[in-house]
Amino acid sequence: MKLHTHVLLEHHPCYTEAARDDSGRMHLAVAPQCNLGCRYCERAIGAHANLIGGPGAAGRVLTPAEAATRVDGLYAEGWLRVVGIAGPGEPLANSATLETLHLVHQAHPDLILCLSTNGLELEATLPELLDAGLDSLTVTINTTHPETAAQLYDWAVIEGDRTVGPLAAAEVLSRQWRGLAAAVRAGLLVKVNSVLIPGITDTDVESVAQRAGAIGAHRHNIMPLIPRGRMRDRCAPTPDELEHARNQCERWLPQFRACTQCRADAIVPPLGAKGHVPCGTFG
Ligand code: CLF
Repeated sequence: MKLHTHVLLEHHPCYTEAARDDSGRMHLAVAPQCNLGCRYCERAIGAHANLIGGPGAAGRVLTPAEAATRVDGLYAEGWLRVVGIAGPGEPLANSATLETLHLVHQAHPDLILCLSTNGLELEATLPELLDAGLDSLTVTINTTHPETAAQLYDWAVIEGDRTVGPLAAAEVLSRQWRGLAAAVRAGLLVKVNSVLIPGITDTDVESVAQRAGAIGAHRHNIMPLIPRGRMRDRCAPTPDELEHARNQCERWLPQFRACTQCRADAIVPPLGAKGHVPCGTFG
């Protein structure tokens, strides 16, 4: 780790809304494989990604060397502050993730390195992530209850074995919370993402905020369901429902309210930048 947590917090555009004026970010789509069957997710790689958009979408998977070269190019423009790996699959189910972090950290140790994970392999991988220079971490945790988790996850690959059913869901949940606690103990800047799904997680997100706040997470980002995948027929929460959930959870953990649910290859210059490339993606 390179910077103190309060400095990271101040400059990271996914933790502090005002930081979006000065801090640009990019995602490196180096991680296509996944180890968790989330019913609300739909991966899209290639031309199809433009139709789906959002998390899980990327025009192309990059090799670590290609990704590092693209960081070099944007770094030279002077606005890049955060480099994240967020898919299009699960970053910690792909060896390219660690390799890419190492390459970027060696070339640009001043950049904030970020990662978004489902948490399944977080506890086991944490020493290597710290060694690779990781600064900030998001864990997607939607519930504290195994019964709810059983409605969200169809399968999980745990220690090399593909498992299904309620026992798999309970193990997923246990690993996510253990991983979160380990990341906080390690001194990383840590955020929890929760997907707000009316009728499934809407009654659970406050318990997520309460538990994550007690553990020491720094932010909570409640994201509205994008109806897709096996949840394509469900309704997204209304803006009022989203606001209500965020207000409930704010009692326990500061809320981040400016998430754009960006793609795995997103490029987002700072809002205040003049003359830079517009918000876009790598094809
Ligand atoms: Fe990327 Fe995520 Fe890091 Fe941000 S995104 S890995 S914390 S650098 Fe940000 Fe995008 Fe929302 Fe994520 S707007 S989906 S919260």
